[in-house]
Amino acid sequence: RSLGLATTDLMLQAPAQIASAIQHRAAALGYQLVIAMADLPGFPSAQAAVNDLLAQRVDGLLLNLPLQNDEAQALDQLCGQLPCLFMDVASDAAVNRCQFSASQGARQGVEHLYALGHRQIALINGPLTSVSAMQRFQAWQSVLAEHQLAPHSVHQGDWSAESGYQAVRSLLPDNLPTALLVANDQMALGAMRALHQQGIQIPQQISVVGYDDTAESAWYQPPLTTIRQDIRLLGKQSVDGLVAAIQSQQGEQLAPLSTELVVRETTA
Ligand code: IPT
Repeated sequence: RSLGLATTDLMLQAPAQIASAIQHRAAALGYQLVIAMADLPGFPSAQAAVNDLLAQRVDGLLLNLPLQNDEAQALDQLCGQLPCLFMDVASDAAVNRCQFSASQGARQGVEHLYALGHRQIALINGPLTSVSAMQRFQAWQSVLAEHQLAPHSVHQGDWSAESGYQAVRSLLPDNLPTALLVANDQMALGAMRALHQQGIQIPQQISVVGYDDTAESAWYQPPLTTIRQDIRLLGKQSVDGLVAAIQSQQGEQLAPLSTELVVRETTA
């Protein structure tokens, strides 16, 4: 018996750690895991990964790939009767999903900074092609708006540490925000390096909030305050949901998973 995982680039920390968690749970339930990585963003690469897995006759499919609703539905149809669970789609996509609540996570970051007194908050986004990045961005903006705030500035990253570094390099020294909300921990790592290089102290001069709580985030200097997506739990829920769908031959509609604010030493 085997499960397929079609995943986005495993060079990224969160998807790599998610794949590990999925593998653990699949093995515990007696399933082999077959992984196909989409090496480029965009539909053709996603479709190729799914076709690879179908050719290997897996019993069910997990898709940790950013997909627009029509793309997700097209892949769902491509799989026919084979149970599929999508992990990076909008909450109104008409497919089975297993994912964290982006609106909850984004709210936790903004409310934490607001409660500390921050009003000049810059945003570092994930890529425009990512559904979850756009959900986090929209939710940040709407929670800021609830407090009559607009972002200090908006920066476009691509999930990589380097893009977080470049975002901070683009800030003007005489117009710094008091806090950064970063769409993932990997970009926060690069952002913190750029701040450090410029002699800007964290958290005395600027606070930083990440997103994910990957395994390394507690080991940043200083240890990163972030929004925790419990990756082990995601692995368990997604595999359990998929296996239930395989056994019942019915779609499983899973409730969104909760995120949690983890306060460490990059916010004050
Ligand atoms: C999402 C991560 O939060 C982000 O850091 C990035 O790695 C992205 O994946 C890559 O697609 S988590 C995903 C389940 C939406």
